[in-house]
Amino acid sequence: AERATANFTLSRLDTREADFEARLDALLDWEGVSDAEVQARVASIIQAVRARGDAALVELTARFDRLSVDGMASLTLSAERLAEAYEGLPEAQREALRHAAERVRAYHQHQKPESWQYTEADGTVLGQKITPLDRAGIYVPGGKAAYPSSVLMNAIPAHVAGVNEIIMVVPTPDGVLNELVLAAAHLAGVDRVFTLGGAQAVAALAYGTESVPRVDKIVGPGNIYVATAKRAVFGQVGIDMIAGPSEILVVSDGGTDPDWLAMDLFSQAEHDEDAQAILVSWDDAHLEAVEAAIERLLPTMERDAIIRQSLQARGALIRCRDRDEALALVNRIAPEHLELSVAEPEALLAQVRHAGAIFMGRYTAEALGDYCAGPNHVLPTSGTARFSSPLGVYDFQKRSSLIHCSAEGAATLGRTASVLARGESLTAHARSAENRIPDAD
Ligand code: HSO
Ligand code: ZN
Repeated sequence: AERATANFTLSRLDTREADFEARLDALLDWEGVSDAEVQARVASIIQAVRARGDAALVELTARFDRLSVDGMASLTLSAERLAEAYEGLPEAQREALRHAAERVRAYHQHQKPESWQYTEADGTVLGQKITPLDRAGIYVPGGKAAYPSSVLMNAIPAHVAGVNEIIMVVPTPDGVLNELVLAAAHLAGVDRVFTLGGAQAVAALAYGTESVPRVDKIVGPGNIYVATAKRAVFGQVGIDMIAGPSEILVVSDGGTDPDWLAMDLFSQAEHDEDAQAILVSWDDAHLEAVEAAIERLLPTMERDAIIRQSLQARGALIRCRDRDEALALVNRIAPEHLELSVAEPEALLAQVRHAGAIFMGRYTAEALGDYCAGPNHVLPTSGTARFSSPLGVYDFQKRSSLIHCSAEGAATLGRTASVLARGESLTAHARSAENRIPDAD
């Protein structure tokens, strides 16, 4: 079922073939675990930052980012510096960032959970109070994965949630700053930036140093050292999900321009060699046409080497019998991004149960959602859409329970609590409850 496409081989799977399940399993197999050596290095970096604070940060930054400074002041960027970065951009970039930030903010405003309460007949009030985190830390990767759009997607929900202070860390290998990243931080409401990266940046945010304030939660993507450090500090602080490689699953009814679909697949594949792009269709001729488009368009791509590698290792064209079978595959794969490139996407939507983000119809390219449609582009990967959700306002808030008993309510609840407490042999609990029951001694 393999065929040579230019000088690479794109997997063709068919649900009717006997080995389909096994081949699908192999295609989806992904394990992002860090080995013992990485864990040990990360543990010693965290230890150094906890023990020696700023001095360790300066040393580690010199070693890993080849950036020698005399103190943390040189690794700190103020809100004014972020504003300057924004002012220094060409107007077209400022306008695009502004437009994206506005739309992302408007979308996340809709997401704000509300506190609630209700009053029972005897006057007892029960409820739930929502409060933002005091301080959030946002990790932004350096180098080829430094995405200004990710700064918007991580910081804006924190800002909308009402987080008091948003701290960003971003590595600057060889001291090179990315002005677009800083400008995005300005628009997204970031308060302070430290030009730190790697496990040392995560450790600084988790434990605090003389200069870096301790945060309550760390979000944002990073390399294996960053992911390992986030896992290691979890519990000391909250963390977001640990993201795997990005994925797209396109379901096509055969009516979308094959060139559009080839480019949609490329748009995910160009992120990195481990990214996964899969097309599912019940239209055989259409699958052939998309494959031809891939062959023709691939040499025109700036990142053709990465795309080729990604498609070869993890990409696939899957032929299925019909819509129902395509939807069963969707739920089985639980993709990060799902494009329903069909005439009537609403008709399919009811059957979609697991997907991070659902792009409906032929016009809705994932790329629009990556930058500016409004919803968050930080999404559950590697099948974790079965149990988790996009990054959102709710990730920067927490809930407190509220109980306000009336005298009558305390008596009613006291009787029940007393019986249960005595059943647990917890006499202080029982007597504490009984104290609020009139006529009980
Ligand atoms: N597709 C990526 C997000 C992104 N794309 C950033 C371009 N820039 C993960 O959802
Ligand atoms: Zn993308």
